Amino acid sequence: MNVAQKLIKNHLVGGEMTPGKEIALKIDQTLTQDATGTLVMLEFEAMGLRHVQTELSVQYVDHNLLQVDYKNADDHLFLQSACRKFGVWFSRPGNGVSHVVHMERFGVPGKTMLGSDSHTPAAGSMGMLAIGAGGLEVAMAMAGEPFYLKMPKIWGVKLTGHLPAWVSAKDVILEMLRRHGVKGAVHKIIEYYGPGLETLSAMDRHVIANMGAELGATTTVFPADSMVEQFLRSQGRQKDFRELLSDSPEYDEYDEIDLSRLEPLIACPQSPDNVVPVHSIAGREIYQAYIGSSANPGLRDFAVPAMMVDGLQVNPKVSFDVNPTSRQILENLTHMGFLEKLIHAGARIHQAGCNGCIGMGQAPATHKISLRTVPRNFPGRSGTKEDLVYLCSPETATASALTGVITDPRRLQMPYPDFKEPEAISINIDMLEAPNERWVDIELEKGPNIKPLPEFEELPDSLQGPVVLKAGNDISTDEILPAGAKVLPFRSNIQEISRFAFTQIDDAFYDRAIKFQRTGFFVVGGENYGQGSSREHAALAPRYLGLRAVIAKSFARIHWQNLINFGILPLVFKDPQDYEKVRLNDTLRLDNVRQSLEAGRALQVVNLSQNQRYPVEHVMSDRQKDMVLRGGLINIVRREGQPV
Ligand code: MIC
Repeated sequence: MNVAQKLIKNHLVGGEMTPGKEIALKIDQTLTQDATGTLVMLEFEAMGLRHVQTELSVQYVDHNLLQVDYKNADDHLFLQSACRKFGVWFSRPGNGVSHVVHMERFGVPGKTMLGSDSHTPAAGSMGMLAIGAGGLEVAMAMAGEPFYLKMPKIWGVKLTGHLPAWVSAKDVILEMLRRHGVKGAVHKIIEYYGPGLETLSAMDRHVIANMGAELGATTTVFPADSMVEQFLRSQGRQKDFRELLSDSPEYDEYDEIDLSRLEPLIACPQSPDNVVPVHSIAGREIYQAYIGSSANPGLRDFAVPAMMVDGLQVNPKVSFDVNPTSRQILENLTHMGFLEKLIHAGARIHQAGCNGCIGMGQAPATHKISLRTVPRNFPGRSGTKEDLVYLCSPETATASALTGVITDPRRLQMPYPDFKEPEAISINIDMLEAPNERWVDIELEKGPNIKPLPEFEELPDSLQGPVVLKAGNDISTDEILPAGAKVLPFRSNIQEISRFAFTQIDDAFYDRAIKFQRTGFFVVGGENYGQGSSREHAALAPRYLGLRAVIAKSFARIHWQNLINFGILPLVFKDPQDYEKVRLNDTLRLDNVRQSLEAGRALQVVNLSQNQRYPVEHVMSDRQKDMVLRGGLINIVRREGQPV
C-alpha cells in the first residue's frame, strides 16, 4: 500500500476504499482556530457532552488578533473557557499560526486529524492524514464521531532531482498549480514520493502540503521518514516519531516533477493558479513585500530573507512586512541574530499569527502591487477591495523588497544564503494551556457579541424563489463571505455577519436577499463553487438570509458539505449549457423535492420566468439526503444531542 492507503485503512470504520464511495474515518486529533472555533464550541455545547472524545484536541487563537473593540477579545476568552470546560488544549493569542504550532508541538505520524481550517492538510508533511472540514463536522469529531467523505483517488507525484539555488518549496507547489489549476485535485489525495523527497525538510513539505488546498485536494501526504524524524528530534519530540513509508508506488493517477528544472514562479492576481515565471513579469513596481503565513512558516523562510537583507536596506518605497508564524520561531530568529538583520533592513515586525493573510491588518494601497508568501490571492482577501496580490517564495518577495520592483532572485548579485536547519532550537511551550485532567464545571464566558445559532426549518416539499445571485467559475468562500478586520469579529454572530454575504461580488445582495428570508431564494454558480476556506459561515449566513438551494456546474468539497450541514440543497446542472440560460432574478421552482429525494427520483428545476426546465442532479449519500431533508446536520445535533 502507499502512505495514503495505509493511513485510511488504519482508521477506516465504515465503507470500502473504492474511489467515489462514502467512507467513515476515525479521527484522532482535531484542530480549531478562533475564526471558526467559536461556532465549533457552540456546536459542541449543543451536543450536551462534557468532554472531548478525541486523543487530542487543540484550539488556537491566531486569526482574529486585532482588538479594535471588545469582540475579538471576548471570543478569545470564550474559547479559553470552552477549552477548560471540554478538555481542549488552548494556544493563547500570540503563540502563532495553528498549522505550524501543531506541527511543532502535537503532530504525530500515522494519526488522523480533522481541522476547521482548509489548510489543516499541512500536517500531511509529517505523515498524518489531516483534512479540513466545516466546524460542525469538527465538533462531531470532537464528540468521537467518525468523519465521512467520498473515498478520494490517490494521485502520486514523483519528485526527482534537487532544487537549484534561489528556488524553494513554494515554487514546487506553484508549479503544481501552474500545471493543474485550482480544481486540479478535487476529490483527490496528493501523495509525494521519489528520490527528490530526501532534499525537502519537513517544513518544506509543510509549504507543499498546505497549499494542496489551493488545488482543491482533499489532503496531501508525505511519508514519515528520516526528515520527519529529524524535525521531531529538533523539537524535542523524538519519542513521537513513527516511520510510515510507502510499500509500493502504485497510485490512481501519476505526475512527476524534476526539482532541478524548476525556476522561481509567481501567481498573479487574482487566483493561486495564475502562475508565470517571475522573470516574465520582472520590473513591475511593488508597494509591499510580505513574508510569513502558514504557506511559508519555517525558520528558514525568515532566516533566508534575513541573510539576503543583511547590512542592506529595503527599497524606501516598499512596506516590508514580516509575520513570524510561531512565537517559538520568533524566539529562535532572535537568538540567532536574524531578527536584528530584518529590523535593521526596514522590516515591519508583526506578532506571531495569521494577520494580513486574511486581511487582519496590513492591507495594501489601492491598485498597488503586494508580493506575499501567503497561500491565497482571491479578490479583496487582503482587505483592499481592488487589490493586486501576487503569491511567491520568500526569496522572490525579499529580492523584490530590495529592488522595489518584481525581481527574479537569481538576478541579485549575491550568493544564495547557505542556511542549515539547526540540530537543536529553543522550545517554547509556555503559551499552551493544557486541558484539565478531570471534568470541572465551568461557565462558558459568552460576551455580548456571541449569539446563539439561528433555528432552521426542515426542507419544504416545494421550493419557489428568485435567483438572487448568478456567480461565475471558481467563486471562493472569501467572495461568498469575506474575512478581513471588519467582518471577522462577527464570526460568532450570524445575524450580523450575514450583512456581508457576497459583498465582494455584489454590494446589493443583502438588500435583495433579505426580502425572501421567509420564502427562500436560489443562487446559481459555475464550476468549483465555494473553493478555498472551510468557513461554514459561507453556508450558514446565506442560509440565515433564506438561501435554500445552490445550482452550480460543480462544487468544491468542503463548501459542498457545509451547504448540506445547514440544510441547503446542492444541485448540479445535468447539462452545463443550462447554466448560461438562467438569468439573475428569474423565478425558479422545484416541486416534490422531499418525495423525489426520498425515492431517488430525478429532479427538475422549472424556470417560471422563461418557461424552461433544467434537469439537475445531486451526488449526496443517503445520510446526506437525510440531513438536508431535516434542515441540516445542525438540526439533528440540536434535537438528538450527540448523534450515534
Ligand atoms: C483561510 O486561509 O482562508 C482561513 C482564513 O484560514 C480559512 C479559515 C477561516 O475562514 O476562518 C481556511 O483556510 O479555512
